[in-house]
Amino acid sequence: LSGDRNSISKAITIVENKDEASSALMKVLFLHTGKAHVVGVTGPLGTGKSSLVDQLVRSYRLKGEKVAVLAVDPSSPISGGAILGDRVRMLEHSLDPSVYIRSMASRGDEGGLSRASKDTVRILDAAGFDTIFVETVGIGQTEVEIVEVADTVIVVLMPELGDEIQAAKAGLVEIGDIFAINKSDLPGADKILYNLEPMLSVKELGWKQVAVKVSAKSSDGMRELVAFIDAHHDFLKKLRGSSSLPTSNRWNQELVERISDLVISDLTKRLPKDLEFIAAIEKLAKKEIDPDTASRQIAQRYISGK
Ligand SMILES: Nc1nc2c(ncn2[C@@H]2O[C@H](COP(=O)(O)OP(=O)(O)OP(=O)(O)O)[C@@H](O)[C@H]2O)c(=O)[nH]1
Ligand SMILES: [Mg+2]
Repeated sequence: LSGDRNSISKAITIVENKDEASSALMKVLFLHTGKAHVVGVTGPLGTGKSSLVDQLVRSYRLKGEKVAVLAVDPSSPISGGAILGDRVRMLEHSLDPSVYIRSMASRGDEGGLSRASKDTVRILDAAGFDTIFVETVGIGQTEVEIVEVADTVIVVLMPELGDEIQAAKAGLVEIGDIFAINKSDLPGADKILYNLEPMLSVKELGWKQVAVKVSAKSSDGMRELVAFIDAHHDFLKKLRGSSSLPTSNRWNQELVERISDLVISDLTKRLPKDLEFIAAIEKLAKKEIDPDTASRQIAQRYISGK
């Protein structure tokens, strides 16, 4: 809570390892969360998410804010080489006591990323960081997860993505509050913007999605990007002020996930000792019952709580 870096690192390791102590830790820390602005940065591989986060860290430090970065799965097989680049780039910030940077693998068991990354964001929030950037590669499940954890979602695209913007239509366009078309120093950024603009709409809470051309390389457009991030933050603060909480759906999802995990893990322990379950395995081998009927019968007993 005092922002001590060693304590923050230890706390994150505890939630990452699903240590026994993590429940007790998060129970205490949770009371101190809700102050930070969590900015998710997602998009296809190699669009320049890390480069942009690096620039954004610089911008928010100049405003005097304490800034944290959580990079989830920087070790995807395709971009594995990027880790070193990220480290070198972030080296400048690592000497700054008001910047905290942490990477986290998304591998591991189901729900592991979701839980550990959410808890890590809460640790960083409780530790007093004003803005927390969470970088994820926007493919598949992580798209959903970033929405659960971030207040503001930036989708990073780049010229010559070609078909990927089509693929992006499905998932990425829905989740973005701000679209950063990075690498605008290269040709083709205008075309991406032109194709993207008709897809932008007003999101459920009333935020009109915006798009901006940027270059993490030349810093062009960074000021506009920061202005959009701040505008979205102000928009959320006003919503919260007027008590129409944008977060209730998030709590709903998180509780469903956590309860399901607990129930499944409990059931996985119980079933091998369940007599009807053991009998069903024998019956299946002799074709006296089919798997669907057997599982429905057994499940029904657990569902009805008998
Ligand atoms: N020309 C140009 N290159 C850029 C720009 N931003 C990033 N790059 C380059 O694009 C490559 C990928 O940049 P990263 O910042 O690692 O991209 P990323 O989206 O974090 O990549 P992954 O995490 O692997 O998905 C690097 O070689 C960068 O130097 C830019 O604005 N212009
Ligand atoms: Mg990256």
